[in-house]
Amino acid sequence: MSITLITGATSGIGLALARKMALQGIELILTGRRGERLDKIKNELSKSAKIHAYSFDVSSRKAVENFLSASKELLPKVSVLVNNAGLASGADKLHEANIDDWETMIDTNVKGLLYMTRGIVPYMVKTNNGHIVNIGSAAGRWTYGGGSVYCATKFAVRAISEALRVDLLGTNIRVSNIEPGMLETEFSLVRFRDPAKAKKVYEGITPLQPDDIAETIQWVLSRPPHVNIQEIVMFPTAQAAISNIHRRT
Ligand code: NDP
Ligand code: 8X3
Repeated sequence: MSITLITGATSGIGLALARKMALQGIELILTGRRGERLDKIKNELSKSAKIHAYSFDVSSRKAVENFLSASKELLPKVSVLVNNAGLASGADKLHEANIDDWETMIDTNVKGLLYMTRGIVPYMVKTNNGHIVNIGSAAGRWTYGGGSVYCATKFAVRAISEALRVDLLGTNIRVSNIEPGMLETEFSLVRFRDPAKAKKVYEGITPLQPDDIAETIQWVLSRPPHVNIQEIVMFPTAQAAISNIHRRT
């Protein structure tokens, strides 16, 4: 029986995907920093599938190493890695931004994804089987004011996905990059640390929902082995381009 590893499963896309995959009876390794939430989710989903939960910070190399060693019995069975954990911190102009916000985004979205990928892919290479699904963003294709560093991290996710695909050429391992636009999760609350500001982001539009992305990932994973969906860009209908949004009045 193979295992799917989802980082950032305590909320948003990661949680929606975990719920859907558990219903399919798929054995899951779920991660996130908020241990209490993770335990509750493990209890909920264990009714449908075998669930392993590990609470750690993907941006800490040491914490990822500890996770890799604590779960090493399971890792040879991991056939799907969903690198979903990520965040934006602040939306300030580059010349006014808090440098700690940059460090958090780079360490989580880029270095965290790399630590996880470096830890898991060697097992996939050994079995010549696997699928890495990175959660990039429309912000990894187009930029906007106040998004310089967040966009840079998601451009990096696209670059890493492309180059990893080349590194794995000749194996049966696939790499996909999912690039959503506006999507209502805890993302904006984390970014602005202010519920009123977070609510304003989605005012007058129907944004993408976590289930929309989870269903897309399920579709990507269920293509036959000779098909690799390399990238998917998804926007809500009310968002024609990264900064072109139609709001109902
Ligand atoms: P949420 O904030 O709802 O979920 C983010 C998840 O990532 C949480 O489970 C959080 O868990 C986890 N996470 C964040 N930082 C860390 C860390 N350092 N270590 C471990 N886990 C971490 O947001 P989304 O579901 O929207 O975000 C998921 C991904 O989708 C992110 O990569 C985001 O950049 C991307 N994305 C989001 C879009 C949006 O508009 N919402 C659009 C395009 C892409 P915990 O806090 O428990 O650690
Ligand atoms: C999140 C999408 O447009 O808020 O990745 O940067 S956006």
